[in-house]
Amino acid sequence: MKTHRHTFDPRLYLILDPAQTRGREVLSIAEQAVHHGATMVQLRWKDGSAREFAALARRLVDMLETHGIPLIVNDRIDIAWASGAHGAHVGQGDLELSDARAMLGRRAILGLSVTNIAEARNLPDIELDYVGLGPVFATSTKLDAAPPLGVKGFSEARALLRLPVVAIGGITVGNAASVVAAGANGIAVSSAICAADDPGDATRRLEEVLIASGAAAGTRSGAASFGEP
Ligand code: TZP
Ligand code: MG
Repeated sequence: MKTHRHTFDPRLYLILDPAQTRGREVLSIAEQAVHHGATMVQLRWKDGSAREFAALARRLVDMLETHGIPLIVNDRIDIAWASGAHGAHVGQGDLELSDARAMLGRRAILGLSVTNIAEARNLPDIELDYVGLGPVFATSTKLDAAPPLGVKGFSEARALLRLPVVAIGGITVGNAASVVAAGANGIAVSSAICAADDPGDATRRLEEVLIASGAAAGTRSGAASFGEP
């Protein structure tokens, strides 16, 4: 991991999933998204081998660092460490956050998935940087997704959380404003960018919604950044 604490801006969080890119080059999708407003990227690869996953993560770290954007690795703490990624995102069934923190160090960005009110109430008492709350809407990207919270359920669970929250699950240009109004600090989006005909344009349109709804100031290093420099 790097030697300084990473700041992060959760407003437009690309969940980069090779299963969603319709066979197109994953690095290129990430580049297009970053050029058009993505503020953070997570690599989520359920069926990549460990070696392929780490190699792709390393290439992404190199590319994203030229833009000052962090790479977060989904599920795999070993791959986050091996690739020099800026952090990891774990689900309720993955390694304990305390173990992830012990392995990655205090400077890593650590995120946790929260899928319901009970999980929101029982957040583990360790240093956690952000929560991915959802699915808010139905999604076919995550096969074992929990039932959708809906905007009302999202808003109720969000109110229990005292740290940055990104809304995830079925987020599109059509519904992004509703989750921001319900308290999201950002949106985490997979298929609406990865599977779009034009991933750059799809990102730009999401950014426009965020700007219009007050979540984004049109800058990638504005007041929505969290963490110590
Ligand atoms: N976790 C909860 S929903 C989801 C994940 C990884 C899938 C998000 O993908 P999409 O395509 O934006 O619904
Ligand atoms: Mg997981």
